[in-house]
Amino acid sequence: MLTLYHSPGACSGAVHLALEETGLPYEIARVNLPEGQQRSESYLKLNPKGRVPVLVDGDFAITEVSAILRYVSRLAPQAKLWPEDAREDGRCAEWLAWIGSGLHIAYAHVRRPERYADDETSKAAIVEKGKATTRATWQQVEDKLVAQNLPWAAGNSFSMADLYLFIFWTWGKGQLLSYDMEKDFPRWTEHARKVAARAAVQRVQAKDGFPMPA
Ligand SMILES: N[C@@H](CCC(=O)N[C@@H](CS)C(=O)NCC(=O)O)C(=O)O
Repeated sequence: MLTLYHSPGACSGAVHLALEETGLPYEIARVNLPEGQQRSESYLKLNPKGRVPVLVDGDFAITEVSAILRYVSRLAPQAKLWPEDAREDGRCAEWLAWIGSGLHIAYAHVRRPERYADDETSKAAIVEKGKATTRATWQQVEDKLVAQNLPWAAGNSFSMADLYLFIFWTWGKGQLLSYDMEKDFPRWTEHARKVAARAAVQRVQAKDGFPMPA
């Protein structure tokens, strides 16, 4: 049995979607981020970084969304969530790297400025700059999807890149950013609609309650 340490609405949602897509048996261990459970002694033993997600597979625990997505794709090759074609494989890895190091970090400046400064004036400046950087990064996603002009993020086959990208679409739509995703990022929204139409995504949405494209 796989156990995913997850908080609905967090980046761990990408792993929740991936596990549901595979059909593998798994359970969710909810981590209450607002209450700081990720910094509790017991959780820090599991993940000293104090973050979700963690995936536990027997005596093996793994962190970092992009690494976990790759691991899950290897556990369930029949689900075909990691492209075989060399270019699509590379493109999938490119999206995962950029989402984790570009989109997520831009967003973190808005969501968690306390990581970057202590005093209130500096934190406010970081949020302001973070909002501009996040907006520009979201536009880069839109532009990349238009330029690629492919059925899915990595190419012709649906992959982990689509699931991870979808979580960031929901963050754009969410309360903190409140973007008009449908109007301002139409190609990304078209992509999100295709992801949202998948049965596995709808099953997870019923549990986690993230926003869906109109
Ligand atoms: N690089 C990590 C980032 C994980 C991360 O930042 N998770 C956030 C939720 S989206 C978290 O646990 N935040 C809790 C905190 O900062 O206290 C990954 O990709 O897995």
